[in-house]
Amino acid sequence: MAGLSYEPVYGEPGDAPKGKVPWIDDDGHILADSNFIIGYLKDTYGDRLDSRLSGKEQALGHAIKRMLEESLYFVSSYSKWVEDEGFATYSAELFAGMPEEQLRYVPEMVRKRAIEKLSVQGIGRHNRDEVYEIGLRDVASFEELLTDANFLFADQPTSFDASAFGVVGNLRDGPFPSPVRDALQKSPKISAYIDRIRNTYFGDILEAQVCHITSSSKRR
Ligand SMILES: N[C@@H](CCC(=O)N[C@@H](CS)C(=O)NCC(=O)O)C(=O)O
Repeated sequence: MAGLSYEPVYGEPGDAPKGKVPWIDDDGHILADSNFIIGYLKDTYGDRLDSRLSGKEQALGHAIKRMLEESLYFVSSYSKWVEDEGFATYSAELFAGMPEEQLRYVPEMVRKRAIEKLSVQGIGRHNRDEVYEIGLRDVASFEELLTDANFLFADQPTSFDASAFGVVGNLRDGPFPSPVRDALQKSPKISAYIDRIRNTYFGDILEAQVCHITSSSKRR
């Protein structure tokens, strides 16, 4: 999107500097967290995407990003850790190849810890209807903010489109069913937006990746 060359590499959160994906290795400069990565790339290679935005647009982009990353993302986490169907799908992928003996207790132990984290974060304290009410409001607001233009701020993409795509693209195309995923799939406006970004900029990452929790990331 910014015209910088890169090689996508699949990584395990357990190997990441902060125990979460994504992180980058830019010629030996290792940096974690998409927000710090974007800041670093802007500082190092110039702000190729957002410099044309007004202060108000930058602020709106920031608010959209926070809504998606700090609210909707956790609703999607609920769908994969708390919901039985989501967890069954997730654990089949996550614990594939684990010895039978460990399979008897490890998945439930990991699930319990993840649910505790969701409670600490806050989303895990609500009942199912409330969780999806929160998510559906985020989706409705996001849809409202999309105009007839190709991207959030007219016809040129910004870093805020990259961030939004990371959350809504994975949620719509991921394997975890929920009313929020249904709402994203049913919205022609959001679907066209996701497809446009995926096809134009992320053709090299065709499938939504299931994020793996390794033993080292579990300890964090
Ligand atoms: N604020 C971070 C959030 C990253 C994040 O939540 N990554 C998840 C992707 S599934 C992860 O690695 N989770 C592993 C874990 O929580 O142990 C960013 O934008 O980079």
